[in-house]
Amino acid sequence: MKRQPKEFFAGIRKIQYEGPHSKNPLAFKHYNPDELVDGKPLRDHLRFSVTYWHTIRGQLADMFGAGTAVRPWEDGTNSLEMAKTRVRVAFEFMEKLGVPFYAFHDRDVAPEAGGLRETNRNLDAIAKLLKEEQQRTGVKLLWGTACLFVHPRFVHGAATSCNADVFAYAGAQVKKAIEVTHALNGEGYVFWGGREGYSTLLNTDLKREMDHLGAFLHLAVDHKKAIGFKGQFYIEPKPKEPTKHQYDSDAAACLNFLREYDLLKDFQLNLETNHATLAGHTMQHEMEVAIAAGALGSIDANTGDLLLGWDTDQFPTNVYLTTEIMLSILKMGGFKTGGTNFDAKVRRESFEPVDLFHAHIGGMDAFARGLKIAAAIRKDGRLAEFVKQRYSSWGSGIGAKIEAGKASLTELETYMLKKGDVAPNTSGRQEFLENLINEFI
Ligand code: XUL
Ligand code: CO
Repeated sequence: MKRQPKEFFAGIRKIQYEGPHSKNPLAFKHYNPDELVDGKPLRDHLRFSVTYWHTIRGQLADMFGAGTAVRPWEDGTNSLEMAKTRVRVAFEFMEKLGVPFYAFHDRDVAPEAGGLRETNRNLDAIAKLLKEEQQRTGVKLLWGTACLFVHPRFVHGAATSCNADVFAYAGAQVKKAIEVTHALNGEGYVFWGGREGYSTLLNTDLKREMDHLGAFLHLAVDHKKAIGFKGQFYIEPKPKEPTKHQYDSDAAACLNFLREYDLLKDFQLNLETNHATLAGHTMQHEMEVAIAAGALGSIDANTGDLLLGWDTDQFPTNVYLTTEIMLSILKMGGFKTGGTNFDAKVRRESFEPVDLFHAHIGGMDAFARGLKIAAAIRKDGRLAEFVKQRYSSWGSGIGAKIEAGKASLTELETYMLKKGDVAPNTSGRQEFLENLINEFI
C-alpha cells in the first residue's frame, strides 16, 4: 500500500538544475545529476549524502546559547513517536534535495530507553521505518555508526574507557549498530572515536587504551564477518575535540595504528575537511596520505573557519577546496563504497527550515564545480605533465636503479665521485602552477 506522507517542507518543490545563469536560490546552478564528466554522471562521481545528526537533529545550540532551530514538526520530546516523524521529515528533505545517500548514528534516529534491551527495541522500530522510506524513495544508506560519545557513561571513552563494563556496553552497542546498518544495506560503517583519547596523561595508561581500541576493532571485524556484512569499515581521523588528544588524530596516525594492530586490510579512512585543519593539515594533504596507502574510502564534506579553532562544521562553498578534493578523488579513480557526506551544519543564525536547502544546494554546487574544474585540469594535462617531468631523472640511469632497489651506497659514491656535484637545476614553479589552476577556476 502506498502511503501519502504529510508534507513538512511545504512550499519547497524538488530542487531542479537550472544552470549557471539561474537566479533561483532554490535551484542547482552546477549540479546536474545526469550530466556526464569523463563518461560518468555527476550523481555517481559525487555520491552526496545528508547527515541525520546535523540536518535532522541539529538544534543549533552552542556552548553559550540554546538551540535556535525552528523546526515546526518537533514536539519538544525525544519520544519514539517523534523519532518516527523525523524519519518522514528526513526522507522528504532528501527526496526534495535529490541526494542518493544519507548517514546516521544509532542515537540520532532512535532514542535511548531504560536499558540496552529497550533501546535496541526502539532502534529496531525506527530501522523498520527507515527501510520503508529507503524503498519508497530510493535513497540509500552511505554508512551507519554508533554514538559512543554523548551519553555520560562514555565520559572516559568507549573502547578506551578505564572501565571494562563501558567497553562491554560499547561492544554491544556497536554490534547492534552494525546489524542495523547491514539490514538497511548500508554501503559502509564508520568508527569515529569521539572520546577515544585523553584529557590528561596523568590518569591515562596510553598503551593499554590503544591495545583495547585495537581489540575492539578486531571484535567488530569478526562480527562483520560472522553476519556477512559486506559494507566497508572506515576510521574517521580527528585530532581533538571533545578530547584534548584523540588516538585517531590524523590520516598518518590512523594508518600507523591500523598497521600496528593488523587491521589495515579491514579498514579505509573517512576524511573530514575540518578535522584535517584541526590537525594542522590541509584536506588535500590528508587525502594524498590516505591515497598513498590505498586507504581513502569516503569523505565528510565541510569546512572550518580559519579564525575559529574548533570544529565549526560549515558547509563547503570554496571552489579551490572542492577542486583540490576532486583532483584527488579523480586521481584515485573515484569513490567505490564511499561518497561526499555533508557532515556540516547551518549556522546558529540560519535557523529556518529553508536554510537547510540553501546550505546543501551551495555545497552540492561547489562540489559539482570542483569536479568539472578538476576534470578539465586533468584533460588539459599540463599539471600532470609538469609533475611527471619533475621526476624524470628517476626514469633511467641511476634513478631507475635506485627505484628498482639495485643500488648500494658504494655505487652511489662511485657515481657521484665521477660526476663531482649536482646543481639545483629545476624550479618548483609553485606560482606558475597556482596560476595554471586559476586558469580553470
Ligand atoms: C565529529 C564527526 C562525527 C563523525 C561520525 O566531529 O565528524 O560526526 O562523522 O561520528
Ligand atoms: Co565527520
